[in-house]
Amino acid sequence: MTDDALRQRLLALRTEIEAHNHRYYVLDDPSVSDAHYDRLMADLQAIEHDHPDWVTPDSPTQRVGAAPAGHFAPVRHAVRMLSLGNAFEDQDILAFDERVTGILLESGLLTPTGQVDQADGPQHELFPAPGAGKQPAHGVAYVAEYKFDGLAVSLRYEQGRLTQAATRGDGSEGEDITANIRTLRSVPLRLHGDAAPAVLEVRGEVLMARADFARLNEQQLARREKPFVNPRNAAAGSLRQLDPQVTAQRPLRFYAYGWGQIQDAAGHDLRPRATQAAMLDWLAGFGFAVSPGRQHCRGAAELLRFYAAVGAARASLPYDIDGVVYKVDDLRAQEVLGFVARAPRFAIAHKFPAQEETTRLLGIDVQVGRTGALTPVARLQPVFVGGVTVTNATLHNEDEIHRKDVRIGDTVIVRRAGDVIPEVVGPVLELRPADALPFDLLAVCPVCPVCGSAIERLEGEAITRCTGGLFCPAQRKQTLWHAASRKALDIDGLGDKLIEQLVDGGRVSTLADLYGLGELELSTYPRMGQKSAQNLVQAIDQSRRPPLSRLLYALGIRHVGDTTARDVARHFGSMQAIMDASEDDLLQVPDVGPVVAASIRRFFAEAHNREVVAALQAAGVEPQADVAPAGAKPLAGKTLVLTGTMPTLTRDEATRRILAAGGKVSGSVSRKTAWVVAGDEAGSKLAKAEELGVPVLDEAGLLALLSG
Ligand code: 5U1
Repeated sequence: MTDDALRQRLLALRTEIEAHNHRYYVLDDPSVSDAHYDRLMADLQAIEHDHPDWVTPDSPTQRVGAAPAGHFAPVRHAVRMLSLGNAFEDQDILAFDERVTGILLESGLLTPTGQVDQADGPQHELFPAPGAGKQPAHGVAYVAEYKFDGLAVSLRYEQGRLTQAATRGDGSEGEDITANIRTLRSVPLRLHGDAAPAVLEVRGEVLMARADFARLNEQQLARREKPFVNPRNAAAGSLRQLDPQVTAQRPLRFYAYGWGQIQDAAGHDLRPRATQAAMLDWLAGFGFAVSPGRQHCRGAAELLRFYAAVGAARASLPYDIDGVVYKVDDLRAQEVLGFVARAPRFAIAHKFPAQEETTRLLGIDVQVGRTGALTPVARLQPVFVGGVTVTNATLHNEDEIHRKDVRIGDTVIVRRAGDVIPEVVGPVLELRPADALPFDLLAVCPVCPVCGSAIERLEGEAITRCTGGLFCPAQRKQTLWHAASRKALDIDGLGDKLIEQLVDGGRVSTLADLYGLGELELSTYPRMGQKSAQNLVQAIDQSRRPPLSRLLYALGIRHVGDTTARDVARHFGSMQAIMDASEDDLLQVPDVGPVVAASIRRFFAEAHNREVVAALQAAGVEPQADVAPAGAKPLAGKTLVLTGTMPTLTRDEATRRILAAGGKVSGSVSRKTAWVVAGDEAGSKLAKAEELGVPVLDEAGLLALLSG
């Protein structure tokens, strides 16, 4: 090849590689395999190796170019990096909208009838006019966006090339993180297209997606390094690496939501588009990922609707957001509104209730669970988080406490997202007092704290357990509570307080004892009126003919969830047959492996467990064979695997419908799986399906199958 041709090839390779980076990291829509991408990169490296004078800083091979730095140099922002005013209440948003409307009316940019003042010749509508086939005006036009929980950065491009990247710092001066930012493949080293202004500063957020964060933490643990407490800390830690090689290994993304200086070649400031939304589209044209989930809203009511909708969808987004941002769309109006202190008056952040807060860890109590697991529970200085006041949070197990290095007396980060149990994420090490006390389970609980039985920790298990079994009142209570739950015997009205009183008073020891409870007796318990007692006795009575699978599940055998219970019940058909089954017999049940088989065997080898079953029989509890419902069975003989969140069906509902259609639901993908049904944030099961060539369906596909 001639040098000219080789040079053409080099330029073509760079363009092609950057296009693949854009598809993969910005559009989330890769079009070639990793192997193909690697081959292009190797070809480019080979040419640059033979022609070192052809290497330029914007070559995709030069993303990780710089040597480790000694420090981050200060950078003065050409245009201040602003922060946003925060609002938490709807009232604050109504006041914001009123303020904006008032100022814009006063400025003459809006007229009281809601029409744009045409004198300035606007290209768009700020406050749409009624009539002419349009809806009547509802208010000022805003753009609403997600507020990412990441780190604000500013990227400076000169003549289309990335020349500097800086943190926000105090808004006037940040730190130079160019070498690290260059390693992010969602950041173009050279602006796409040929319409780039002489100077362009793009502002936005660097963040780590939740799935990437989970994978990174798995790697940290595998390397015996400390995991990060949350995606934001992981992103911050990754950007503050002095060695860009380390940052290059971290899965960071950049989303643009604003801009700083924009100038033409003569040094004149430019305003290339007239609205916020059009500016973001303009930035997207240069190769940036821009704020997804953007929406035009008119007036405060629509802003609040957006807030509610995003709040409801928040948990299923691939990344953390801590609120939404509202910006007046029209840039002239933004200018008129101006700034107060460091925040613009044209925008506001509407924050969600914090899902994470810090508080003091006052002590660690130990609770005993249904299977005897000793669970350390954090006793906290009360803190308002995720919309409720939290005083206790789970610490999972002793290993977890040591792994997170949580000590009594620490200031800790507490997380409560949605309905999940609050958990201690980790300590704030900078605030650790000198007398913070490490936790030692054996010192606190040499025996079971409830029944005094010996405790044991089996080889390879993270959990220490009480060996007391149903002798232990804590295990008894939890077992009863489990047995009464919806998926088990569904005994309405048997709450944890009543169970506590029944067990502590020695009235109920096992599930069978429930069937001896009478109305009169129950009505003597606190907060049990005659009507509640009557309803409870009726609910207990109604549970006397449960499907066998539910009774099996109600017994609370370790590793036997409701799906396994159903498989086992269908296979054996009677409780006696299950109790008599050997491990080998149990292994004949599809999806039952050695752990489950051994657990069922162990359970029925215990005389007291067989006695409970006999007592249930004596009390008139007669399990019914599980029969698949009559009618069409379009999924007969098929095993499906569910992963991710479906738009409308819950996991339970999808499972119920598949079973009703004669199919089975398994927890793991194998070559025998007929279909994998994948919703949002599908995980490794989807990858496994793709690897094994198992067909993948979405919810609509599943519904089509179900309807035959
Ligand atoms: N989505 C979004 N986040 N965010 C943060 N937009 C946005 N705009 C900001 C900030 C600090 O500031 C500009 C309004 C100046």
